[in-house]
Amino acid sequence: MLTDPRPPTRRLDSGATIPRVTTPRTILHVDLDAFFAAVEQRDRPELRGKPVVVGGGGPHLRGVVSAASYEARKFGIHSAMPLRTAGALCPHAVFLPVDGRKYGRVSREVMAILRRYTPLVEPVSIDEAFLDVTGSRQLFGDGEAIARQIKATIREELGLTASVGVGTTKLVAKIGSDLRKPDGLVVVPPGEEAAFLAPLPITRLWGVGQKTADSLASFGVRTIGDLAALPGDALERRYGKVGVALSERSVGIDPDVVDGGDPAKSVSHEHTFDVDTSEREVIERSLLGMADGVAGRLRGSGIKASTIALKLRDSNFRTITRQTTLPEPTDLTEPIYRAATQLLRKELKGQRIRLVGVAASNFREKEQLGLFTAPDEPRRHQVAEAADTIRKRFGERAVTRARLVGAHLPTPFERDPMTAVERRHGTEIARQARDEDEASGRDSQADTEDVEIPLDA
Ligand code: TTP
Ligand code: MG
Ligand code: MG
Repeated sequence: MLTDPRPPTRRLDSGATIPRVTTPRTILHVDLDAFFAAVEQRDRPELRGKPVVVGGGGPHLRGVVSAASYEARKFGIHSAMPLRTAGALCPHAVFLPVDGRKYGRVSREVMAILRRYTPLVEPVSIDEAFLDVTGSRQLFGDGEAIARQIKATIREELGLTASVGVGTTKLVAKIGSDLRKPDGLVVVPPGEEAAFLAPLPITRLWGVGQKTADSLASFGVRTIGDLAALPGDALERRYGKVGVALSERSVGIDPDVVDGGDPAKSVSHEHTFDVDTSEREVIERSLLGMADGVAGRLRGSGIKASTIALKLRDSNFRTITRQTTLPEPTDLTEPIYRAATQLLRKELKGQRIRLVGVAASNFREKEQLGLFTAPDEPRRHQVAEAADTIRKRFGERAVTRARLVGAHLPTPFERDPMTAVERRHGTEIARQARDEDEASGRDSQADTEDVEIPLDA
């Protein structure tokens, strides 16, 4: 297991210290393969299997390569190379201009998929993010299982391939995702960080550019293992604080945590009907499925919510949300479903409904089940958690409520409540994509209201 680089938590009077005991974290780094070029190949099947270069306007114009498909890379083409050079290396490559809006939109779809597995998603560029899935293992399986699910979902839903690294630190995960591209999966189990890094060239290590690599070569350092073998104090004398950090990184220690930004303010699912409907039974059945999905995600994140909101959009695209506060915060299906149907009954007056959604917000950390919990609460929890376990092992549809059987409902579509890419890394591309979505005016007639409903809890 990795030792935590932070100082020990407690010093005894005797002067002895109690080491901080930490369980290893499970961190994923996900990076799409040849991102811009892969999106173009997806959308234009005639380009699949061909050298594709995305950048500027074409091979005879000024500008550099943004992305090169793996077929184009065989000719030596890579990002940041002048387009002229790329054109000379492979004249028959297909050269396409950058479609920033499109890539921004796909990026948001990727990030929304990642957030299904943990709220701790830290996007670091348009096509990559770190995830801390330590708290998600109970629900979705270990790091490798989650990585496989993410790769499969990105492939099935977006038609793209991603490479994933799994490790106990961001450093190891990031190096892992890059190692077997494209469509790679590299898992470094706890305790094997140093052995994994040792044979790799020193330039793979964060903070080691060509200058540092040249300087380290004078110490005989070529691989990360060579660096790890040097005494830490020698590195400190030569490079100061940087030397200490390099020494730690060389064995995989990296204290940097995954920064999930502001915690999600709500967990929500929504569903658009194939055909607009005014049938209460159909809408309520859909609400039950979504309440179940929201409750499962709350349990997966170890939180409870006390505000439940219902979203309705009718066939005239009029959108309303109504919300109510529960007497007790919950992470179970029933109270969420009950609150949502009560809100629904007040609003449903024969209009045809196009979209329905359920959101839970106003979170609290899950407290220990205590003296004041309702008597059947622990049992209901056991049932819910058993269902989570079965879903985890046999898939989302393995456990379902009697009322949903035969409903042929799609797995509730996960809404993207936060656009973390924009919020935290505000790229122009992401902003354009959002402006475009807003310009389509989808929520322009939204109407929101709090409703007091006495819940027969
Ligand atoms: P990368 O993830 O660095 O590269 P990639 O996805 O094209 O290829 P791979 O990850 O498989 O090695 O960058 C993501 C996108 O960012 C890339 O598709 C285009 C854009 N980009 C640029 O516009 N300029 C650049 O110099 C780089 C490196 C990337
Ligand atoms: Mg990439
Ligand atoms: Mg990238």
